[in-house]
Amino acid sequence: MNALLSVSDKTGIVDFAKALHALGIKLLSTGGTAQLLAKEGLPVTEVAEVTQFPEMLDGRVKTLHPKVHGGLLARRELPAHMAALKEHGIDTIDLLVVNLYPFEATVAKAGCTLADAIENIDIGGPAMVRSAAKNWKDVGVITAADQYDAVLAELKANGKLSDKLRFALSVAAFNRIAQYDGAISDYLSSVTFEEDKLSETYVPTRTQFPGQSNGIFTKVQDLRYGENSHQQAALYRDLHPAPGSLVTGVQLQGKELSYNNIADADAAWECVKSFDAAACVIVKHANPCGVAVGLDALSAYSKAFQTDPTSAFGGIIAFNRVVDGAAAAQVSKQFVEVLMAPEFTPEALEIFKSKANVRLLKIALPSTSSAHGGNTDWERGRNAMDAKRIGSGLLLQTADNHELSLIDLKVVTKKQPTLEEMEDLLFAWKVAKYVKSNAIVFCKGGMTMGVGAGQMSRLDSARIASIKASHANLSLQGTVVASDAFFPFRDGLDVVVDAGATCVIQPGGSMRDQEVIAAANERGVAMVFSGVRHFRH
Ligand code: 93A
Repeated sequence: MNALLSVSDKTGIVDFAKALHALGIKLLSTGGTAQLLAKEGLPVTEVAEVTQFPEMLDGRVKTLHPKVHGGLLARRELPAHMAALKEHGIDTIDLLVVNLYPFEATVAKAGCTLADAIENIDIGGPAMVRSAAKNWKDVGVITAADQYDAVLAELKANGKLSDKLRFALSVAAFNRIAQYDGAISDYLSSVTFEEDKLSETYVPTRTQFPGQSNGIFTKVQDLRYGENSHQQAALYRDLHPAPGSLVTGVQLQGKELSYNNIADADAAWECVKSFDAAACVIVKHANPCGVAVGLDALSAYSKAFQTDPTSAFGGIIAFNRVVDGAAAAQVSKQFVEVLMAPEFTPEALEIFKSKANVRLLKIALPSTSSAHGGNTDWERGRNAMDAKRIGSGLLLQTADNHELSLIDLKVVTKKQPTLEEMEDLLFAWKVAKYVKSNAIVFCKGGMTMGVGAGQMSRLDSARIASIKASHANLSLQGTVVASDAFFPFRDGLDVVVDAGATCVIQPGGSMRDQEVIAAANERGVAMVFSGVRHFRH
């Protein structure tokens, strides 16, 4: 049996090659890989020796040769194929181990030159992978280091690979090639072509929206069904997910996550991540139905739950702090679908053991401080892009990662908000960003007091928020209120003030701002313009 090894990422390759050698498999290899294996004392034949052609053109041509591709593509059961190999002095290659030039990592680096990107487009590697994967009945093809163990296990047990494993490896190989080509196409079609700047050191300008929009995703798993039981569904994740995003989490216990669980969990997690203080977010049907900050997980949860205990039933709950025994004991009194936190104490895990259906997800927060650390959105755990499928089309936009700070706020009324109200305004504004439009969010003391979501009329959202508060026996007197978009008329303002709000935050920018400001002055409430809108449809 002959194996050809040609890898850029050399992690684990020496041990793997040693194991192949111990099984009596002959090793062929390309320049850098061959050197490493020879240094470790392994007998290895260079591909150049087999092809009788030196690696040339700075390595651009190493393995592109009939002696390699003939050995990979020949169908062993066809006498004519085997006769052709014999006639041309070609040996079969039965196992191919390739990982490709690191194109994705290269173009992800700031300041990557066009020349460097182009040089990292692997040609010979994918060609070999395709040959081997096409001929899966006779050739095993390894394209990632995490496949080494499964291959060795079968080789050790049976001296050969099973059809099942070779087929699975072939599928994985074509997936890898599709991803790789997607990354190349994405990168190149994002480049703004500037004819006069094509030197070796040229760092191209890139658009946010490449021509092909091949988001590079890898499949995580099939889901039992989609939003409804007659819909099929699967979960994919970015090839390089942002640190601290939901898809980087691990499930510690509970039933398999459903499509709706994942969608809601994401809404809760993205919202809770945006707070620096200990926070708890309870989500139902993609909308927060209770959000609060507190001293710790327990106090944040207790406040968040109060907002709307009815809706919280069967909720999806996210924390940005460790869940300890006290918080777990309190949470486990309600029916929970999914619970997320960066950490659970052993006591908390013990408590949830008796609630085997609760899906517990442990997700690390971005390593820098969630709300203000890191340099890029990605480092801060935020997705750069937002996508929405429409009939036979796709809408893409940069994600709504805008963050408001105190200096952005403009008080437009005679009455000034107090410091306490200012804090609540910022809190309410943060929550409103995660509520479906039209969003009206009443808050006080770092907790939501009434959330009106997803109505076609802003007035109705305001009314619903107020009704929900009364159902929860909460008084809206002296609350602050956030509106995700401006009030087009004074009537919206009147509804929230009638409900009890004494302080309002809204983007401003309506033709009738003056009418709304005059109404606020007339009613004796403070109003602040954020200057930015947070529609979320
Ligand atoms: O430059 S290439 O596109 N031309 C080739 O013929 C070729 N053959 C293998 N790149 C080629 N490779 C790649 O070289 C492999 O995919 C692998 O990533 C890398 C291993 O090179 P080395 O063994 O010299 O470190």
